[in-house]
Amino acid sequence: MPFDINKIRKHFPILEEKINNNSLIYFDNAATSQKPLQVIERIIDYYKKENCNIHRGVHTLSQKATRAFEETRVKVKEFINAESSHEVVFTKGTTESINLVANSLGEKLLQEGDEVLVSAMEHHSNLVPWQMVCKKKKAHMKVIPFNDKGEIILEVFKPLLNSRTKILALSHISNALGTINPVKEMIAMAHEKDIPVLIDGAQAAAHIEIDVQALDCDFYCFSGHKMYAPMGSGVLFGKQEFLEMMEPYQGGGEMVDTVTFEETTYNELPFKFEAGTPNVESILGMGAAIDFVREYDLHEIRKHEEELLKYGTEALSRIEGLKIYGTAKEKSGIISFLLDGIHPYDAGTILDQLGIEVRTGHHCAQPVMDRYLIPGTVRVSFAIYNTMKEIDKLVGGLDTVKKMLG
Ligand code: 7TS
Repeated sequence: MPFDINKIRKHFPILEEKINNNSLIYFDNAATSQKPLQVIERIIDYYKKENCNIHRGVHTLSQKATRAFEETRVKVKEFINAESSHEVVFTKGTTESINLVANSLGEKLLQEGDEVLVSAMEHHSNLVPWQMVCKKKKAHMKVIPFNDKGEIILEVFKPLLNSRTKILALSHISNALGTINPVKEMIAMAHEKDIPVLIDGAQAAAHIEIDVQALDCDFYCFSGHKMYAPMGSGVLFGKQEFLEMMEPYQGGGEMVDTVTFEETTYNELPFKFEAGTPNVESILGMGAAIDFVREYDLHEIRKHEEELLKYGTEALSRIEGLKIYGTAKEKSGIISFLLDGIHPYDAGTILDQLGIEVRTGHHCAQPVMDRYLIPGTVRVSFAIYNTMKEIDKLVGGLDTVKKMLG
């Protein structure tokens, strides 16, 4: 479908809302995206016509729901170009996907003195689970630094890979800085030393193309709710060889084959990792979100968001006393900044009065703020429906902020 921003905006009913008597300008897409009607209607339809617990039901309704659920798995497989839908595990989001791998793979691979390598720009979700498993196994977390622009330098990264490194866990895109990391090159470098790699793709899905086979990552995690899908939908992609050797993360129904008091055998992939009743309506909603994104060329979406980034960066850079954090050459549509002498929280509060929703604080990436010796930033993050006009209004809003507080 041709990329027509006015038509695209019509898919998102929330964009008609007023916030403090102003038209909503939603710039907090890195936290969660808004949902198109197709996704909202998919959830309503499910509860009106298909609601039933999935798998193993002999009756029509259960089979209908199961079919829709498993068709979504195939959609996800195609969306990320996995080799097989057995490699697609449904979770409730990136956090759960990473915890699954940290626990299950960490348990298998880590021994005393081993190292888990992460970057200094990770979201807490890709730090804390590794810290927890390292503590348990007496292993260490090592950190890849980044430069003032927010870039990882490959020559600095390479020597950090050594015979003790058992896992590399890395974000595709930084939520605090917007940096797109050179993950393909880093995965190849880790693989030269047989080190498996997990990519946290929370900020990548629906913004840039994800091709897990081209990346050759061993695990890829993302959340549906940041890519126009409902809350509580998420994906863990894992290469079959790893998922097969890993123990289940949680026990319960669905993940088993046979159960006696003496012994339990596990279900086949991916069900081994899907204990209990899943969030069926959210997963179906994620299928509808993928259909929505696929109506457009992902390159067109990326081009639009790149234009917003360029326009926004130039416009904000012209504001006196404004400093942007995260100026990497490869960036997605995220701009983090501070206004001289103004606390981000105060700026965010005034912008909200004008209907402009931005995020303020450390963005669950405290080590990034520590790196720059700042308490936090104001962050604007773009999605498919944002416009240059909205950026102009943000610039006007920041002018008001400066007049009131500067
Ligand atoms: N990884 C990254 C890079 C993220 O940006 C986030 C959420 C997560 C993991 C966790 O995702 P979840 O869906 O499991 O919660 N990031 C943000 C943010 O930037 N503002 O709010 C949530």
